[in-house]
Amino acid sequence: MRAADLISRHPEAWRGATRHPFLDSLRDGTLPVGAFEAWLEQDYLFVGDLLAFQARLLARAPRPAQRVLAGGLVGVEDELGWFEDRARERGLELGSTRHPTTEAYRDLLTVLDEGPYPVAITALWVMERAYLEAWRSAAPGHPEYRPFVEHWTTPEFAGYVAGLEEAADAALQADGVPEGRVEAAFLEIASVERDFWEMALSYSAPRHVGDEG
Ligand code: HMH
Repeated sequence: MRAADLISRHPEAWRGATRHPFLDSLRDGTLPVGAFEAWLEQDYLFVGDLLAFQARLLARAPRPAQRVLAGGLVGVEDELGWFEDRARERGLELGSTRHPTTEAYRDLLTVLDEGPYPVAITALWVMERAYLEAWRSAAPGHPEYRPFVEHWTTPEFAGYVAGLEEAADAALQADGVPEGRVEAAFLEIASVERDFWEMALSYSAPRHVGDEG
């Protein structure tokens, strides 16, 4: 199997992960600020969890996949700093309390971490490809949110996602790949990606510098 087959086999799950009213309202500017900031706060925590997952994945990757994973790891650390800068601009206090959805995503990363490499590398590609498509659906984005849309729609990010796909395809070509587990991981990620947008819309605004209490 090839990684891209997962998307064509599960169009509805994929659509749920990559199209959402959150993204539509980010494009037209009707998104409540609190929803955006809730997403920002929780995605920062997710990216921290992703950094740990990716570091472990790099440690067990075959030689040809090391470059794309090592580059991605540096990119993810850089992204944490980028989130910190964006939060500072908005006077937003980045906390450490995970919403249950962010917690569920972290649990999924732990399970992937303990499972076979081909499943984990394909899962990483699914996560990044989902973000690429989701943010493309919000392009060009309302001016207020444009830097975020641009962040995940650059040719560099698309190139990174293509590199991960190559690494996933190489891993999926090996004998004895547990295809049922690859498929299950795809569906779980698609589902938690959708939950993540959903969470942002229903979660109340995080704290700002100078808030009372
Ligand atoms: C929820 N999925 C989520 N956040 C992200 N930053 C990515 C994927 C891509 O790294």
